[in-house]
Amino acid sequence: MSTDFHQRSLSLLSEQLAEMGKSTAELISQISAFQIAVPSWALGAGGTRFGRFSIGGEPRNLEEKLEDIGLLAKLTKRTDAVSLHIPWDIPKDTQAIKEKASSLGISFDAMNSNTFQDYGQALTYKMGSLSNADAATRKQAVEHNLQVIEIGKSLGSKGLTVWLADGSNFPGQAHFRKALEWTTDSLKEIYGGMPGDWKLLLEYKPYEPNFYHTVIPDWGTSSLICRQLGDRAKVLVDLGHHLPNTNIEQIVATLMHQNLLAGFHFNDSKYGDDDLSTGSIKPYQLFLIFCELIGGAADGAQNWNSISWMIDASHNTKDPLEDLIQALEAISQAYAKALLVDREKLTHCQLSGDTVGAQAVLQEAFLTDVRALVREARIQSGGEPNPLAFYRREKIREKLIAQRGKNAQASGL
Ligand code: LRH
Ligand code: MN
Ligand code: MN
Repeated sequence: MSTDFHQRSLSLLSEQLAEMGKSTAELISQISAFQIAVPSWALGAGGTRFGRFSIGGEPRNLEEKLEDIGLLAKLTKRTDAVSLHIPWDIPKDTQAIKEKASSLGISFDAMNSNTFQDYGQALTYKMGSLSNADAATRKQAVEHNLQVIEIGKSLGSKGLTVWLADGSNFPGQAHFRKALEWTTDSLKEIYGGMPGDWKLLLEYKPYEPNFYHTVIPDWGTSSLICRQLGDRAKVLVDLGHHLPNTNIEQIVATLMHQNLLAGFHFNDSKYGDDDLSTGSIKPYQLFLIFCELIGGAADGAQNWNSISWMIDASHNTKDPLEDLIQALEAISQAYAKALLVDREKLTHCQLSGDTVGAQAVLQEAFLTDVRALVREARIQSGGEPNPLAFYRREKIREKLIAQRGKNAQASGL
């Protein structure tokens, strides 16, 4: 797209926005300020448990992962942080990693612990970790989380994300109440080990890898536990962690109402925890979620800056860097559209029982083509007008393959 065409699209859109009572400059500064973290596990070829197909030139270590995120940051100007999974991406030299990240303008978002697989630790997590019936295994899992906090402290992170695979596959296998109680007690110890300016993000998921019962299957259970831990424990919403057709925007509103929303793992889903690219399946739902986020923050339910944002997707047929470019764009677009909602008019419709009017207000915003606005925000921040076109034109994957090798596989997983 030519610069001239972009300028004409932008000026037409600005006219439209002015009609809607919105300032283009203000929107640009809001869109530019919105930064989303990238997880260290998203830079290699993704996959399913049935197959994984290398794309070549994958980052072979944490340094190279940071370089990939630095590149994404440079092109898109929409990401300025990495979220590390331990032990997948344990820094060998913390100071060197910290310096490398800082030279790329990357900071450390929430740390992720891992007690859902065995990686050479003394006791197995086969029958659970924080909920395990064996006290020594629970202790080992707690200690792992405390170690992750220590690593995070040395990197400047301010949060710990806990996702537990704990649960059972068959009726009778686990004692529901005891499993919940052991989990809560273990989490209390972990919470107690966090510095005072850290938050604990407690993720839920209805099923997988356990298919009969999961100890923290939903936002309600996660909330109950967080309430017992303290103010700095909040619920993490991973968009794929819901049964089909769940009203996620309502969950977001409810959590914000209770000042209990820790943050997001962005992805999209057709069936379950599909980890598809954000906005690729249900862009309207993503927009509605942002409407609740913006509304909740505007009403003072929960401070916008207290919420963490991260992409958590993985796909086995896409170049992960291209995928992340698409996801960052989709998130920015959904956010920009939600900023266009005439909240006053919407409130009026809600109070006067005007169902048709309320739908029209939302669709007026959703159907506005904001691409020129998002592009302009990126250009003004010093990014590429079209990051995906740039990535392909500059043959970046080819260069990475030449540099790192055709068979280079991402470290970690
Ligand atoms: C679990 C999950 C969690 C993990 C990540 C790799 O399904 O969403 O956030 O840490 O995947
Ligand atoms: Mn997740
Ligand atoms: Mn998941």
